[in-house]
Amino acid sequence: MSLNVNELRRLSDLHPKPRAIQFQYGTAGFRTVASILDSTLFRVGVLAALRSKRLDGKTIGVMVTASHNPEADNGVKLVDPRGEMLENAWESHATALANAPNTPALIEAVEHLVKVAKIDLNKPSRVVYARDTRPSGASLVRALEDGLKAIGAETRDAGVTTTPVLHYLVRAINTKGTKDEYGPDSEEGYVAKLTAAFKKLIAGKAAIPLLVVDCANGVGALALQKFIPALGNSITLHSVNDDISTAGALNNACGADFVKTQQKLPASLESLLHPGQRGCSFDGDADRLMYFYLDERGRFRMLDGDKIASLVAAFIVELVKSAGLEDKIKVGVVQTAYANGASTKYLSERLPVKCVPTGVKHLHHAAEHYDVGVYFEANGHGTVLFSPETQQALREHQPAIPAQLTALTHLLNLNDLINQTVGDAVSDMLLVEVVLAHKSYSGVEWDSLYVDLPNRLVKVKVANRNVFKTEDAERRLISPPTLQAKIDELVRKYEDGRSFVRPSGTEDVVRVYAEARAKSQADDLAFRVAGLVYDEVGGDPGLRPR
Ligand code: G16
Repeated sequence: MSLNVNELRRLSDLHPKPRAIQFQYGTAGFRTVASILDSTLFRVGVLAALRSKRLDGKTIGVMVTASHNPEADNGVKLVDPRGEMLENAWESHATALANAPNTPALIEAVEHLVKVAKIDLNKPSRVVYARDTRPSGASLVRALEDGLKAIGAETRDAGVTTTPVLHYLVRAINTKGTKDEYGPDSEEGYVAKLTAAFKKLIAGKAAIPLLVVDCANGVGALALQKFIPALGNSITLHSVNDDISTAGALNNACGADFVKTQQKLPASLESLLHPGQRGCSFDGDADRLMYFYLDERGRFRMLDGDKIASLVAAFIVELVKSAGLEDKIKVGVVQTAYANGASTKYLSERLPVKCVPTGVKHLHHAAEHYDVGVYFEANGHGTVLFSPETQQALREHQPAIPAQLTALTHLLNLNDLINQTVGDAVSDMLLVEVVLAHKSYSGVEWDSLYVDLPNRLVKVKVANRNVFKTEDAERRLISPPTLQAKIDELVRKYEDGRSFVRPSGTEDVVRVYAEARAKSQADDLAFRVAGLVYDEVGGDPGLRPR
């Protein structure tokens, strides 16, 4: 079989690339304003179909979402057969296809890809796709479908659903009928799998206090509607910010990214939380989770991805020990440069901890090197991976005493509760609730594992973020050449000061993170470093951070 060039040409002509725009497959795929993404979606369809052929017809996933970004943005990312992010080498193929200036150039790029990637066009092609609730999603999916059609892929439309459900489906479809079967290949099957594991894990524990869940007015609200009846009276979830039909509501003054960056409670939750009560926020596609509670004086306290990692890792270590498996199963943690210095200190005193660049793909990959790898970005994006050998060890272990059996059963149920393909706000929320129930912790006890160093994250809008290049897991800049020395000099003036600068992979900005002993110092350091960044690359003085 050869490429159906006529069909590719006909369909590509319906989706011309906007001129003078360069697309880049970044931290989470392609992401930008939705209005310029039509050609990119078409080409991602072509690429996904070819990737499936390259992998002998294994199902590839495509998720149309811009997650935490504004409603007017959209994006698309590819999911590899085990539910993980697209292999690195193919990111540049994606970028090359997206940037072919016109149909003839696209056909040439596709022919080149078929050759260099040694794609056998006779192989079958299977792709499953989904989208979040963004208004631009439906038409972008039509462009994607045209791309899939151009290569003749068999397709499955998973509809409007969360990013983690799409990742789950990809793995479930590809493992169906094998010894690694991941679960039923449907959203109902996913809900049933997680719910059953949760109920087993909390059996016999004290009733869980009501949990307020901020759905960011996104697709997480639809997921919760399915979970709430399935969970029955095992936990009471009060879903808020679940308006998916009002224009402009998505991620607006609510959701996980708002909570993390503003370090405050969304106003829409103010009347719902009373002192002592905890709540949590999802992001726009429900793959991130932030917790919080109000202390006895009604002050907002944030429990971010670092706090989740610390809570969960400690719990798993305890269970492994109680099950009598501490010699066989080692738990490790993966973080990024954004991890609060206090969390890194707390965790490193107990476990191996690795720091990698931002982006779930980097964390996921590093976590696979541990027997149990716990990874969370400070922004609440993360999960826990049980290696295949660990899963086998759990299945084969013969407990010597009843207490070992109990701990072993909990570990096996956690293996089912956790969506191990990617960060999953619902699965992570249920995981946190299990740990809190087992430890009899309220937000206060959880929060007191360690005290966060005050920190501040700011964005700087620059003409070209690509001039910023980093090393050492994004903790140091190598370009522009003299900027890092200036940052170092500034940081030395602050007690417990730390700061780094990196280009965002999802927004057209440069991010500046700073932490220090006191909040005012962290703020001051962040803004002064942002000023250095701004001065280095120049721009409108009116926009200089201050
Ligand atoms: C995506 C990535 C995350 C990353 C975040 C921000 O999250 O999946 O790993 O932390 O973007 O990335 P950056 O700082 O490069 O803009 P999401 O939830 O938006 O898909």
